[in-house]
Amino acid sequence: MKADIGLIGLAVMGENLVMNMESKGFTVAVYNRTTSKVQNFVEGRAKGKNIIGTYSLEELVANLKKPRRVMMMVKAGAAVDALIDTLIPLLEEGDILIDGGNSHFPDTIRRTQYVESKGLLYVGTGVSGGEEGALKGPSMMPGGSPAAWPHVKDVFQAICAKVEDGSPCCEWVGENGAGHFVKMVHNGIEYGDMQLICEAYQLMRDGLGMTADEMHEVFKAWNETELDSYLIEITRDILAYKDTDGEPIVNKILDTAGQKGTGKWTGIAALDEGVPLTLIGEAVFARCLSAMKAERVEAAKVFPKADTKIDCDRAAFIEDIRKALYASKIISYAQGYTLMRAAAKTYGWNLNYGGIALMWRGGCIIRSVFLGKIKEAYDKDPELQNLLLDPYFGETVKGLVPAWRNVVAEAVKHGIPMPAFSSALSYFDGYTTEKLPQNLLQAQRDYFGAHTYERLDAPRGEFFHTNWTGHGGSTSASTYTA
Ligand code: NBP
Repeated sequence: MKADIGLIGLAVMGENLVMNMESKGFTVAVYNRTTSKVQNFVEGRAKGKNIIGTYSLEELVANLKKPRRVMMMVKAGAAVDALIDTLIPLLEEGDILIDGGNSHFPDTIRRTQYVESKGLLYVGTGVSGGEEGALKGPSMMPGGSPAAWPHVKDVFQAICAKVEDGSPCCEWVGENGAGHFVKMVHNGIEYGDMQLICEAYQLMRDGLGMTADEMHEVFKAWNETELDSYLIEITRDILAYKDTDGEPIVNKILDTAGQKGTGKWTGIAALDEGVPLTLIGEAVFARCLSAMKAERVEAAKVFPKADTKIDCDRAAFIEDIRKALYASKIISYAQGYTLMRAAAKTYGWNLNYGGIALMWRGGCIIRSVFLGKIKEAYDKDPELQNLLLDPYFGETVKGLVPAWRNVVAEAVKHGIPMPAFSSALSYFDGYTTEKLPQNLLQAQRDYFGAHTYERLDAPRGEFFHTNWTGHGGSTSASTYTA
């Protein structure tokens, strides 16, 4: 019997995806570079299942129905390029190569073109949800060769997560690198959501002197509100988890964060597009700052904190923190969606923003009830420029602003760092300010570099230069925006 699909890379994601596919009725042929893992798998978890172990790429390919579907679930980067080059001569026209790893979207743009030039079809798909998602239903964000979608849709929509009404958390995202781009933004938003929760935690821990058990109760209650989400849920459970000595284990974990680069890529993409993705940027930098532990320990001695305890009505302040978290989260998604809109224009992708919210609604790390509201906003107005301009989110944020300002102000007064809460508020204040101070900045640029400026009393696109010092010439620099 030939297999419906082949999968390369039996690490945590690959193995679980194979089990998921098999459980949905697909026969899967598997291969792993270290072939002992194939043997372990077919003799272990895969025993008695419709899973065919193969020990070379040739054998894998020979075991597949046509058109062949080969999914790579290996470490992103050079390994994917090497596999593509080895596989191309083994495949034939119309076969489909799928990369389900966390590849950087420019690589997927390049690979789609390359693989298509060899007569094959290519899919670069984001897969989110970690080990459990891979097994029980991940969120999947496929892009690549549009002609490949009808060939992979059945498998992808069978194995992906579903929302309450049964809609699959997987739809075609767009051409070439669109799927991996959307997955990258998902990961950036994940960085932002996690940082926001950490800031709420620090406010409660340092500002209100709360114990892990007390905070567990707060997150439990928050999970019954608009904040209902996977990340709030696991935070609730983490805070209750005790070490062998009965102490909350979270109190014993070193406060230096790791990262694997997808947040950084999102920040770089935002800089490339000229989109203010401030919250995710701060979330990435907060991890970098946390990693400077030894320096922070020294600096804390030089600059001892005055009292970080916030004098307030505790219950009321906790509610303010919840509102500040919700408001900041809306900003983070507003920024993330703005980035996707800008990239869609740059790369010629026709992104379905409501569909993206639906893909993230289940299965993935940022899954939440809130994403349902985002879907509604984009279904109502697919061209919505900014989430803040949607009537529901606009009204919601208006109601949250006083609490948000109070929380950020108290944190600033007490020396509790709130990079995501406060940068979100600054973005909101900037975005809603008609007149920013960049008139002065343009004057400065024109003063030292003859960069020219536009005037309030002249049509847009007309540029002026002033001879500020009286001894400069009248030649101006050419006007362009990099
Ligand atoms: P890893 O990212 O740890 O990759 C290990 C797999 O890659 C092994 O099967 C390994 O084979 C294979 N591999 C490597 Br390394 N170099 C190779 C090469 N040159 N040729 C062929 N195979 C090679 O595994 P993972 O955590 O399961 O993740 C797989 C992909 O999914 C990655 O891109 C990851 O970023 C992405 N992802 C991971 C998660 C997660 O929660 N872990 C979530 C979402 C997406 P070997 O056994 O011979 O070393």
